Amino acid sequence: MLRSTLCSLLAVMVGGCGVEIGGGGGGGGGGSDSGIDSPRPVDAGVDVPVDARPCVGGDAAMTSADGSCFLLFTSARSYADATTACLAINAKLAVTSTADRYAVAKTLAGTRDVFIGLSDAATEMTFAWIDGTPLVFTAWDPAEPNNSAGGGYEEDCVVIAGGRAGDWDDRPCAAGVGPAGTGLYPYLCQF
Ligand SMILES: [Ca+2]
Ligand SMILES: [Ca+2]
Repeated sequence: MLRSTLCSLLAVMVGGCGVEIGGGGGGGGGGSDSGIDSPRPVDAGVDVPVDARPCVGGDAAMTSADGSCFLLFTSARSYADATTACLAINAKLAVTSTADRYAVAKTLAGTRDVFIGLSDAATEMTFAWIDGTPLVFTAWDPAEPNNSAGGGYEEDCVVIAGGRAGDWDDRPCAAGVGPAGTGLYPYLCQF
């Protein structure tokens, strides 16, 4: 009793005894709160479960039947840079591991060649999804993957080859690996 009385008195005087000193206003938030007012997806993802985020962003967006969100980014990047760019928005390079997901991704790609999260960089001709999902469903274009078919350069990263109305094709992962004009592609992120 006495203590609580003292605390009340102290709270009035110096804000002690568990009274929220900063509750009213002034101090602004700490570091983790500073993104609340920002509309950027990367900040929204901090406080919201990934699957609960609205499917918006990139240059176009579509949701697959299982609720996965696919974002198209039309700026051409290397596979490594595309991977980093997807991570920066709390997403991953797209894992089109089912027919449904692939149909959505292919629609988003349109006539572009776009990177997805599939590579055989670790073990040649053993393609692996970037998130460890087992590779079961595949949609290789006829004669692909071919690792450049004796072209003398490595093709270790996979695109949806919309540029030739095709399906999956292994391509160079970065500029300078293969012929001019290869290695940098638009890309799909997924969350
Ligand atoms: Ca390869
Ligand atoms: Ca190829």
